[in-house]
Amino acid sequence: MASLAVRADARPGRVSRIDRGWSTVWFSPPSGGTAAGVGGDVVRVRNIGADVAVGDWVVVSADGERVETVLPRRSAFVRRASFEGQRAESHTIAANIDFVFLLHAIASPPNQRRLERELVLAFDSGARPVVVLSKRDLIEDASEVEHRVASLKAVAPDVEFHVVSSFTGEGLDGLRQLAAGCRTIALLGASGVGKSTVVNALVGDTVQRTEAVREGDQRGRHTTTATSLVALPAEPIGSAGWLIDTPGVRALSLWSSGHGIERAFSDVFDLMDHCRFRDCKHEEEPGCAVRAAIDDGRLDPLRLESMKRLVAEEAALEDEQKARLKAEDRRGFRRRKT
Ligand SMILES: Nc1nc2c(ncn2[C@@H]2O[C@H](COP(=O)(O)OP(=O)(O)O)[C@@H](O)[C@H]2O)c(=O)[nH]1
Ligand SMILES: [Mg+2]
Ligand SMILES: [Zn+2]
Repeated sequence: MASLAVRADARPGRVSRIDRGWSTVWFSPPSGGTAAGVGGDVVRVRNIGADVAVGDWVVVSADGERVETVLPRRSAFVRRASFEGQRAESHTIAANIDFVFLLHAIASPPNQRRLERELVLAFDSGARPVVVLSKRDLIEDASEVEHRVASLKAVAPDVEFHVVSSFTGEGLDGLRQLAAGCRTIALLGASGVGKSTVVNALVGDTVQRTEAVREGDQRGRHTTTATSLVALPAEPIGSAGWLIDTPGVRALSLWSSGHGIERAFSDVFDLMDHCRFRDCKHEEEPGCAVRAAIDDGRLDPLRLESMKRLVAEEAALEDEQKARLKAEDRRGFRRRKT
């Protein structure tokens, strides 16, 4: 790892929000909630050239004007930001996270393919994905809830599920426990699924604005416009930790090509290990363990197809990134390691 030039008197702070080139940095988090204004242990500084994301630990320059150093990230949720022209650009939504909560309202769950894509991105972040199904109070029938959870669990091996209601409090303790020990949790999901309401419920106070969803389609209205870091109080169960509330993100396109696909499709990879040929394409080859699993109903062929699509998307992205680096080299840019 590159050595960091950090002043001896440097005191790292954590970026709690970013507004057009400015970072709000906390040096000691309030005991619960968001930073109220600026002063005391909160400063607003310019980013100038620093690639900062909410959740980053940073060192502020001695004059207190700007972000001097961004400390190495141990994880980050990154998605592809732009599709314009040939440019492949990334957007880091949250840094230094332990868990990614993928939120969906239980009354309008994602289809299996959507959840698979989200899990790949979440695993790629280096954090642990957790599926949170919200608004449990809106479905009366317990067997209906079970049925929905089971259908999603089928495409999420080894992933923890929580069914919660911020209104009744059901399931929230399970989420609090995950934050215990000063963990950082990023909440992701479409606008209106109840992310900010979960944050408020966990903090025990209204720290994030929420807004009623539209009657017709249950879509939210993007009340949360900026990603922000919220501190959890140490009470009631010693759960002090950090939450990162995000605005609804509609398109989740792959960015990195880490181990996300292998982790999200661990069941398929386990099967692949048992194919007779190492270069098996799982089509017509004899001794294909994947085909055998499909034939006797242990593996849904749609899941295999979905995985192949994601692998292809990742390969295309890698080509694009390589082409971009080459173009940058030609223009004399040096690649910055991120
Ligand atoms: N019935 C019910 N409604 C909820 C629950 N959580 C949130 N909501 C409502 O869903 C709407 C959107 O919530 P919000 O937290 O702003 O969603 P966000 O866009 O994901 O942050 C608001 O009207 C909330 O009151 C819940 O547990 N049960
Ligand atoms: Mg919100
Ligand atoms: Zn095979």
